[in-house]
This record gives sequence, C-alpha cells and structure tokens, in this order.
Amino acid sequence: MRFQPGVAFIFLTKLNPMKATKKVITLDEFIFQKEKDFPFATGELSGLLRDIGFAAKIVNREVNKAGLVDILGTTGANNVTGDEVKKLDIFANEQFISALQVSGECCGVASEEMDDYLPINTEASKNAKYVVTLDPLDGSSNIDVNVAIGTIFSIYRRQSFFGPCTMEDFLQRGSRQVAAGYIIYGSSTMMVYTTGNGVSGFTLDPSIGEFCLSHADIKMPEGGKIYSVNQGNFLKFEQPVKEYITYCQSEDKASNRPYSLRYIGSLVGDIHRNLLYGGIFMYPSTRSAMKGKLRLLYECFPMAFIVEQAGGKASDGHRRILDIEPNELHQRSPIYMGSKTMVEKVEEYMKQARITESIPAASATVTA
Ligand code: AHM
Ligand code: MG
Repeated sequence: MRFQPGVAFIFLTKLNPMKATKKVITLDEFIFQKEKDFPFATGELSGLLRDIGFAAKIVNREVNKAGLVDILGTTGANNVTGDEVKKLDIFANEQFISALQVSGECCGVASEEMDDYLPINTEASKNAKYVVTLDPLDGSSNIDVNVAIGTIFSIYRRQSFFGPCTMEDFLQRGSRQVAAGYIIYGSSTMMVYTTGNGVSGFTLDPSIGEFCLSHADIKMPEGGKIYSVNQGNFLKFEQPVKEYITYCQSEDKASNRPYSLRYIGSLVGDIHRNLLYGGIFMYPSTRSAMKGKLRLLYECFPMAFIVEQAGGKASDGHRRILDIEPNELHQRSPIYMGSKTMVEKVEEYMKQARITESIPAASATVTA
C-alpha cells in the first residue's frame, strides 16, 4: 500500500493493525482537493490557508505550554535558554505575520494587535492578490485559567491593482471576504474555515501533527436553546435587548424556554459551541460603549461569514453585519449572531422598539 503525502490512515482495529479501515483527510489534502474543483484556481488562496494552518500549529504548541510559564520563566523575563518570554498574544501575532510574510501570497496584514496595517513589500509579495486581517489570540485574558481561546482570520482580494497595499484593501465590506476562519485552542485544537462554499472543521491530531477533517460541512441548527451574552451588563443594555433577554428567560414549553445561558467570554469558544449546538451570541451596545466591544474587521466579519455559511445569521440588530462598510481598521459594532430564528427574534424586538419610538432605521443604527 502506498501512503499519499498529506493523507493519514487510522487503524481502527487492534486485531489486525495492518488493515487500514478509514482514510483521514488532512487540512492540506482537503485544500488541495478543493482547489482541483476550480479549474482556474491558481493555488494562491490554497497556499495562504496552508500557511495559516502551519502558523496555528506553532501557536498551539506555545498555548499548550502556557501553564508552565512560571516554571520556564514569566512573561517579560528571560527563559532558561536566555530568550525573552513573550506575551502569547504578541507571540501569536508575530507567528502569523511571519508565516504570511514568507508565503508570497499576501501583500499586507492588519491585526487587532497593531494600530496600523503592515504592507508586505518583498519582491515576491508586493503584487500578491490578497490581504489578511487577524485577531491573533482572541480572549487572551483567559490564557492563564485554561479556558478556550482562539485565532480569527479573514482573507480579502486586494482592491488596489499592484504595488504596496493600501487602506482601501482592508476597508472592504464583510461580504467581500474570500475566506475566513478560526482556530480554537480548547480541549482539542481545531481549525474551522469557509471559502464561501460551506464550513469545514479540522481537529489537530497531536500524534501526527496534522489537522484532520473531523466536521465536514457544518450546519448550525435553525433554532437553539442557548443564549450567550455578558449578562453582567444587563442594566446598561438598550430596552429591546433587555426585553429579548427576558424572553429567553421566560417559561414556554412550546419554544423550549427558558433557554440556557452559556457565556465563556471567549468569542471563538462561544461561537464554536453555538455553531454545533445552536444558539445566539450577543455583544450589544451598552450605555458606556455605544458601539459594543467587538471589532468588525477582526472579530465580527469573519465570524459572521462562518455563521452565515453554516446557515445562521449575523446582524447588528438592524442590518446584516456583512453589509457594513467599515471606515476604520479598529471599528467596533454591536453584534447578534447564531441560529437564524433566534437572531430574527432579537431583530424583531429592535424593530418593534423603533416603531414604538418612531425612530427611522437609519438613525437608530449604531454606527462607528
Ligand atoms: P479581546 O479581543 O481583547 O480578547 O476581547 C474580545 C473578547 C471576546 O473573545 C469575547 O467575546 C469578549 O471579549 C468578552 O468580553 P466581556 O468580558 O466584556 O464579556
Ligand atoms: Mg479580539
């Protein structure tokens, strides 16, 4: 039997370990197969996705060692080999950026960790087709307590024609994403991504160091019974949001209420769970943060793309998240995303409030 590169075999039977019973598709193999489905594909997007997957493995290795930081050296200090121990979010930022810098397929990166975008001006990259936006380690306040954290990315086709990338390459509406994904560093490490044709999930098998296809064509349930929100902010939410939360809490057998509140406070973890079980995630505007907390380019757009591709919905309460035209890199937006019927319900509450107060939709919308 010949082993193909990038293809792993699982031996399911202990009695006859030589009998390969199931072929496991690795991330690289999957990307390669998908590329073949498009006769005019040039392989550039595939290359980018593979480079992101590779950087994720390196970040995963460090995230797994996070609990050892007191033994190996605290952040900011020198470790046993004399190198400075970096904060993990800075480390992750550097890893993803250096993977993109050498890939040759990406002419610029914008990251939640950097004030401005970074053009990649090497000979190989400056005329490349794509730009990438990144949240290298979202939910990083959870690192020290062993709670799931994640990396989030988006890929866009550049708008400028050639030469160094420009701001307009990054300030594109979410519906123009070519691909988006996240890596969840949880009880296992997974990469979940879409190129606009469904959502696929790959689990890292640490014994072979490969992401293996474990969740083909993820579809999220149309409804759900989980709502995820930082309820500590309840008193600061707008009235219709408060009413929707009260709706989630009230008893009604027919609609399976009360729903369960599940909130990790780590976007990737909360979305990943709701994607598989069904549910709604909300980060509404509050009195002190009218634009909410989450950032359009690094958090809302990629997650909204994935949720929509899995059959769900993502809204700022009034309009589709992916239709928002960003005007700055770190722009924030309130967000409600998840199972379709649940997001529609919260939108109904918002709409009703507008009608009652006779506020036209445009002025009711919280913009940056
Ligand atoms: P970060 O980008 O600084 O890590 O913050 C983003 C995180 C999300 O993962 C999560 O959904 C949200 O912040 C939780 O915020 P809060 O603690 O206000 O509920
Ligand atoms: Mg973040």
